[in-house]
Amino acid sequence: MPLILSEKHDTIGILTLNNPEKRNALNHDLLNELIESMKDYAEKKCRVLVLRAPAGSKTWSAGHDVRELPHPGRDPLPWSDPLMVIIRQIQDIPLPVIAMVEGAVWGGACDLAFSCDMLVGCPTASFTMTPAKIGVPYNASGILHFMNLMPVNTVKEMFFTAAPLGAEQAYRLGILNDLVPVEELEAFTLAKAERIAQNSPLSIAAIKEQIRLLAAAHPLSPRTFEYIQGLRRKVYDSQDYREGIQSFYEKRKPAFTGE
Ligand code: YXS
Repeated sequence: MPLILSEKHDTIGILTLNNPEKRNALNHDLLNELIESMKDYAEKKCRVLVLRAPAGSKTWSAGHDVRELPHPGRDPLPWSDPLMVIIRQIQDIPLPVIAMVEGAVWGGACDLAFSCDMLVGCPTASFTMTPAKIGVPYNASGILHFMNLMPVNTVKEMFFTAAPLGAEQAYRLGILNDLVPVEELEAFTLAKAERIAQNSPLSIAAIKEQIRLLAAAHPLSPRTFEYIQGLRRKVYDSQDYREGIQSFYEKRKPAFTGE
């Protein structure tokens, strides 16, 4: 059974996360299928892509597959991690990607959804950022995605509380471009995609790339970069990171000691 369903409505490509048994956890197999599915948008002459979960999903995606998080002492979100690869691919692909969100979005899946160019959600959509619950230091490029999408105090609240941000609040904050009833979600999203597809693909591609470059335009000196890496290493080398991962496996609350 494919982990990504790929279909086409005229010039709209639709990619469905299709591993409901594992709540669409972003394991390497699913992500590698998504990476491949996104590559042939050109041959398929797509103008817009939609990324979704199956209709009726309570969980859009459960986030990074915790079973695949590297063991302590190794960066949990390295450059080459397939989740980081797909996030960059969505940002680099020269056509709009719309996240159609039904159900709960967890951890790294928030970064995946927030890296899309627009988000359309329904009332069951929610966004929960879990690094602090698991002991993961996250990474600067991921944090910047959040800072470009919402007020910094909301970024801090999402990361520090690891509490769900509901659909209403996400819409009020502008994280969701649209909040529509679940029965209208697919038709509404496709109508938005079709409206985009009528416009100049070259113009849209150039504007998307300029926005990407401007949004990422935060000069960091090598000294600052090394300082950030040191901050993160202290966390993923910690006993707390081991405890966070172990507590996930044992389905219990973590007992963090700050060591
Ligand atoms: O035990 P089986 O084999 O039946 O599989 C279960 C779960 O183990 C599996 N599953 C996952 N496997 C790996 N990684 C995951 N993130 C993950 N989430 C779920 O899916 C099967 C069904 O799960 P179950 O029984 O719990 O389903 P449910 O409907 O009762 O609850 C759905 C959830 C999503 C509320 C629940 O599964 C859950 O809380 N999952 C963990 C969500 C989470 O904490 N995600 C963050 C992952 S860490 C991450 O994304 C980044 C590293 S970071 O933290 O930095 O953002």
